[in-house]
Amino acid sequence: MHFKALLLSAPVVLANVYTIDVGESPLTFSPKTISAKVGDTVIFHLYSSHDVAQGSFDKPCQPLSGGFYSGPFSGTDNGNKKFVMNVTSTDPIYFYCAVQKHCPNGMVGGINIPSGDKSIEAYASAAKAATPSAPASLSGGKLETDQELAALTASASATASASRSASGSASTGAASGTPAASGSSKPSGSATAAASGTASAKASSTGAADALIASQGYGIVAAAFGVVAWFL
Ligand SMILES: [Cu+2]
Repeated sequence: MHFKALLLSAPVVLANVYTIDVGESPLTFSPKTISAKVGDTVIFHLYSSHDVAQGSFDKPCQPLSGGFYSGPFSGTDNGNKKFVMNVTSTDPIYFYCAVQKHCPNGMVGGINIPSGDKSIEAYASAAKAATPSAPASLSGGKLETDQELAALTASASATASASRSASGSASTGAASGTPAASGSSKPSGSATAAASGTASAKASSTGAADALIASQGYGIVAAAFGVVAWFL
């Protein structure tokens, strides 16, 4: 099962970068909610004079201990610096504007928010009666200029392609170290490549994974036989 763990840990999806406008149209986050994966980046673009703080469903308009906070709008060089945070969990994240009564007046949003009784509408509804408070200082992210963000986006792409190469090599490594390939049917193109050790990072990792799964449980002799049979 060792190589199965390798397959499961191979990252095959790209990191996404989301931008949420904070108060561009008054008392709203836009978009109000997003779905994001671990590894994704969220950029909050603050407009005068709003901010964003992570809260919790149970205590609307109150800071979550250990949560993120952009700091006040005054720290953003008139909105030129954006607050950037990384998604490190797929648990629901509720956030709100901590300025004055913006939160009770509906300025809330979230990431990976469920439907039902903990929906963003339910959070907004509970917030109406809440007494808002703001965190003490910036936490859980950082303020970046557009120039710094451009570098971040470029490095996100670089990381993504590095991940793709890494998963390609991981699959290849698993294939050559593991009894593999089917003796009962013709190996697919990917299986042939993997068994003969010539799979490159260009091979689709999904294809390689499929081939490995399809060939699980057979001996390397069978792999050799399969390769020979393929050429006959
Ligand atoms: Cu606000």
